[in-house]
Amino acid sequence: MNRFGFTITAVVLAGLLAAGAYLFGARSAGGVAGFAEVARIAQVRQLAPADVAAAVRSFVPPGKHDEYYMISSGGHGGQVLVVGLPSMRILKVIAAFANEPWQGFGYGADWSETILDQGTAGGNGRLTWGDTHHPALSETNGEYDGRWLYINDRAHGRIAMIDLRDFRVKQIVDIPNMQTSHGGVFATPNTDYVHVSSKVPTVWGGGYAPLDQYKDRYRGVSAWLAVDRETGRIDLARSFQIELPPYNQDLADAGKLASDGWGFINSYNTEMAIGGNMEGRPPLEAGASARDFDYLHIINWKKAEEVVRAGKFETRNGVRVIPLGTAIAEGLLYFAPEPRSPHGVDVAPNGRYIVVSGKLDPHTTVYDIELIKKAIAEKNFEGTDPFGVPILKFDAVVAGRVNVGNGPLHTQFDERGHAYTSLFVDSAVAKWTLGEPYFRGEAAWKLVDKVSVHYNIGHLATAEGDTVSPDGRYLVALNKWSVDRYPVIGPLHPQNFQLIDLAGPKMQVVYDMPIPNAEPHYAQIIKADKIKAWAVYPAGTDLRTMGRSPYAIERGKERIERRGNVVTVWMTSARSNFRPDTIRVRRGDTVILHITNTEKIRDATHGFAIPQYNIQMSIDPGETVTVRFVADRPGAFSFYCTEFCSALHLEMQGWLLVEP
Ligand code: CUK
Ligand code: CUA
Repeated sequence: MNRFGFTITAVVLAGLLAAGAYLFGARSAGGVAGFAEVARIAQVRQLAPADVAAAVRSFVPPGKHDEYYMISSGGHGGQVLVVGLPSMRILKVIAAFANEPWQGFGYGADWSETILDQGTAGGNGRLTWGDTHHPALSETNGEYDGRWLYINDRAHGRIAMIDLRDFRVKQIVDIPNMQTSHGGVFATPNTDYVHVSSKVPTVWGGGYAPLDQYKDRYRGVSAWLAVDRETGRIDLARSFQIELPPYNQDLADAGKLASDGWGFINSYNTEMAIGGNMEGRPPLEAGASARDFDYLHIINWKKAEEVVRAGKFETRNGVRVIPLGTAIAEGLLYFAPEPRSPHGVDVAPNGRYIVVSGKLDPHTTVYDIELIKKAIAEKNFEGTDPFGVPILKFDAVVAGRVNVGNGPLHTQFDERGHAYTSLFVDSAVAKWTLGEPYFRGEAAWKLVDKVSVHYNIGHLATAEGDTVSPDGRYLVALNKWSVDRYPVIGPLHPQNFQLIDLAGPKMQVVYDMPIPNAEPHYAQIIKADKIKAWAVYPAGTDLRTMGRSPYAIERGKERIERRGNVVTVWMTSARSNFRPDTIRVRRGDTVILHITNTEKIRDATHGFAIPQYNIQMSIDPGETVTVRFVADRPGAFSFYCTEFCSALHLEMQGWLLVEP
């Protein structure tokens, strides 16, 4: 903008701001003069009025807290991100499936070692990474309750549980009969279950089967993982699975209110293409898009629960599985045709509408649970799939179709009956209206607004946008590419989150946030006051149980005991020393350190690191942690605290002496 044009803009801006100040009676302490100062800064920084308005919309003053937490997947970094909204400030990176030294996850701390080991089935060594895709906050009556968070590992059939009292992972479950996962994670409205389904069909029963036996020997699976309402932990013994045909089951969502008791899973590759582009077969992307329709899987999980209770299951790899034939015979599994290569499925706040988007179809297709129930009752089928699953007639179950644009993927909702759908190909977000009871007649099923994002949006999230009562207000676009939005930092560009303000009739992009690690997929946005996190652990807390550790001690009770070749150390850490600070062992001894951080004030975390031993722990105030290792390397090792915890932090060190 040239200087002249810019000055005009600044003058207009100053006028607008002054008028605003007058209207709001901002006369004292800054008042009109203050707003003139804002206009002056805007001019110096060459900001247009729209920029200033955008900045004000997302700005949270220093020392003030955000209204929302956004919990985002961290993608193939295996972590979970916690972001404050609307400021878009990163608050935490939670280690979930991948080792993280600075959080003491996977570097000796017993709680982390146990979780990583228990989260790995089979005997090929511990899994140390994952690809987090879909977080699910626990719910009570269809509302986020701020207690727990679940997230799946796309690379493996695994799920992690994070306790929102301390934002640390407490459990990883390697789900039997599932190699890779995608559908869900969703929580049922009261978190009786969290659901995950397979992404790619697996050899049923495990082991190997050639690809030409794909149809017979490979299967998908829908896993209903029972949650202990006291601890949030998953209990495989009370869980069950449903065998599915070997399609690629994709995204999934839980029914609520009108559709409570039901679950929905998209699928693609119902063609059962297996690739082989160098073996004379069509490449998978062509083979899997040959037909015009795939199948929305409609599961009556309350009925499935009864079927399991009646003993109509088989046990496979330690979990109860309803065979496909039983699921069909008992009437708990139906299909509805869904247009080509669907991706997202999202249930509207009242539970009545189920929104499906097909990547190759510019429409969102909206199913109505009342119509689905009616079609099932009337057996209004158009046939069955090759496995005998009844297919509901498309026209009988669809309530509306909306032409939203190219490459629709995922949908979220606001409090007024609007749906927001991400458009991957168009790099845009479409806002459209649902049908009754939200909008009637001409006003229903209508595209009402569209905003460009940058670029290639995947998921999107609105505030509490997948609950029974969304807040709307903010929308975050989780973009896959950032192209020219940031300075070049080498060929791998950051991912890009964009904050969109939903307050006015037009959606407005107000903030860009680079994500520097891995590719997030889904995110959920929860009202901050629902989270009741602990600022300090009660004295001697074991992170696994969140209760008192049997190894916790008070200051003054430190000691070292030797039994045979096992040396056990009860240690405390507090500013600014470890007690004891000298540990003498012999080469080959097993060393067990129980370390209690006896601090009682916020943020007084101490680290504990031993060079050459790959041991690094982060011990928060009140935490007790245990590390075991064999002192197989002789030498004098200076252990130290890795957190700059006090003026005498550098002195917070000691010796591990391993005599040869
Ligand atoms: S999937 Cu990533 S953009 Cu795994 Cu949720 Cu749609
Ligand atoms: Cu404790 Cu540095």
